[in-house]
Amino acid sequence: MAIVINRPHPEYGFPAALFRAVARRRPPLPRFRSPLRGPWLTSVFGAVLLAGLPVVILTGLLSYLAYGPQFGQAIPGDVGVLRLPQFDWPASPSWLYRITQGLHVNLGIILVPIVLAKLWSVVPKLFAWPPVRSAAQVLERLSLLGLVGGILFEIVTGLLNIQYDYVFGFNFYLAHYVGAWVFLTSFVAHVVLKLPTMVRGLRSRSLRAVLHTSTRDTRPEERDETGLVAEQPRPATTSRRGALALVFGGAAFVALLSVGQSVGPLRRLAILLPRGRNSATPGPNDFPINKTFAVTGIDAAAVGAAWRLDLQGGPGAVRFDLDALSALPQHTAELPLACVEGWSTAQTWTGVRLRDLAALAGVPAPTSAVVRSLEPGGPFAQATLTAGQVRHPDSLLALQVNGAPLSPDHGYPARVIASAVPGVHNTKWVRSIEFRSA
Ligand SMILES: Nc1nc2c(c(=O)[nH]1)N[C@H]1C(S)=C(S)[C@@H](COP(=O)(O)O)O[C@H]1N2
Ligand SMILES: [Mo]
Repeated sequence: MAIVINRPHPEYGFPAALFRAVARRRPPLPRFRSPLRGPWLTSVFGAVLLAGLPVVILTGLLSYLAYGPQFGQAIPGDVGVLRLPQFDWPASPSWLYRITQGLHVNLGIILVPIVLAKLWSVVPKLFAWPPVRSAAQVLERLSLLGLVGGILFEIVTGLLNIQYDYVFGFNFYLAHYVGAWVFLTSFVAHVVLKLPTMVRGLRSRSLRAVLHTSTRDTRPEERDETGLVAEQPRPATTSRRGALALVFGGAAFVALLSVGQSVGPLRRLAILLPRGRNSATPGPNDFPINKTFAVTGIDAAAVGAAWRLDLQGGPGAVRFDLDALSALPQHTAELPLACVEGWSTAQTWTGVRLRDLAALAGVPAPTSAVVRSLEPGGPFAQATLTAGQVRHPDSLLALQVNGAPLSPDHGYPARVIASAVPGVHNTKWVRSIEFRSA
């Protein structure tokens, strides 16, 4: 960068003498010499991220809304100026949250190798000397702090939350939500600033030509004002096509280790999303379990013959035992369970329609319903459903799955399975449902 370094920029108010003094005293910073770095390669990774990251961001924000902030059950509850316009999450199609959250988590994970490759491709800029050349560049570098810090923070918090049992407690959601906004803001700024550079970079060579170039014929890109091309590049030890194969092959491999959790036969491979791998014993209840009965602290007797379902919100109390519920008209529907953590599964559920229960409770047109479980406490012990979710013809208080009674781990004797809701709103071990009409 000899040309640029020696030329001060007095127009930005940098005293020329000071600038020159700093520029001359380059500390022993690492020098990067890969011949592959350059605007074209960075632009390829950038273009893929530009296509993928908005999907991850958008589906993440949608997930927050799907949780139902209007009922105070989205976490964090109070987000101040970061409040999003609120609406009732649609109750159909039933696979809606399965798709949005599957994309959020799985695409987020699949893009990790590409994020890392992009960072690798621009890392010499981190050690560029002098560190700043103009006031505008100071601003740009600050926005990069939010960009790089933001995305690494979101990746790390997201992955840890999936790997471990809620390591961060509920601060995770707050951190991930605020981090998302930091990232989102700097991402928009970065795209605005760099889009022309990216387009120029992409146009500088043809992908087809790159894919036909061997290691032996691999030459550095033209040195330009982006400063991405090494000053003294080493001879190529791999081609650009090799580098692309490594990065996108890595993304494909990661895809195999994550999406498997939602695609039956690959479930055992899904080490990156481990919750989706576990299951009960083989049989009709063999599908992932979020929380087992054993850890709930529910007394086994409470789900035995003494179990009763209370329906509240109507003019009088209504109570059913399991036999009485089983004698009501039963409906069967295939509905997914789609966890915020990214795994999902579709099963065939049989039970009583929630809207039928509302009618029996004396609330024929419920505007919401609060479902409470036998669990003594904790954030998943209850959930509020929207009017659309309660009234959807496939939304059930399920007594059976795949033709068999629910297993203890899947919510015996009765669980909610509602259309298009986040997994967490499918309350297991239901104790009561309060239908609201105002
Ligand atoms: N009572 C209760 N219901 C619950 C939970 C819970 O911890 N307690 N976990 C929820 C979550 S986060 C999910 S993803 C689904 C998973 O259902 P499954 O364990 O039957 O697969 O159950 C939901 N229902
Ligand atoms: Mo979940």
